[in-house]
Amino acid sequence: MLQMERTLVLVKPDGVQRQLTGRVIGVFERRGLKIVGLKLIRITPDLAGRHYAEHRDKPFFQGLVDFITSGPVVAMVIEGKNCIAVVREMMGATDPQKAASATIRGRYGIDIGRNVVHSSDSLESSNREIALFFKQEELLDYTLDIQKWVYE
Ligand code: IDP
Ligand code: MG
Repeated sequence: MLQMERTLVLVKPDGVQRQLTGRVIGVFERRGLKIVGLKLIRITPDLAGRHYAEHRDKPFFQGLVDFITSGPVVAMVIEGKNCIAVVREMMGATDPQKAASATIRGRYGIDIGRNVVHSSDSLESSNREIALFFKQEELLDYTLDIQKWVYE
């Protein structure tokens, strides 16, 4: 049995406004990862504060909350083998100018406060963040028929 993980990915307001949603989703789809939850939402200040609770005392916190609540985001839960680390790697470093150029942030971002995407950084974070954004019944269990071509 494959050891599957789930991770929360957000296309942040800059990514949605720049109409990068389809490209971002496509990057994960082409890697063979499975989308098990997906929606367009407007993050409330309360949800933003809880999602970014670890940054509450940082100087950039208020700007981060203002930004993440400034327009729609696309929230998704992605499932795959070791996918928390795999998706972090695909997303690239927090500062897009330090991100490898083949990553999402390296391809599409310039400024740290406009870095297009979010993904969970650990199993603990992914469990916490998925529960913040999705109800259990919004996450679908289904078979993706390509899986036998992705996993040995
Ligand atoms: P991550 O998104 O790569 O996990 P975190 O350190 O968790 O990075 O920071 C959360 C978000 O806060 C980042 O994606 C970025 O948009 C923003 N951020 C982090 N550090 C700074 C900073 O020094 N200035 C402005 N914004 C920052
Ligand atoms: Mg983080």
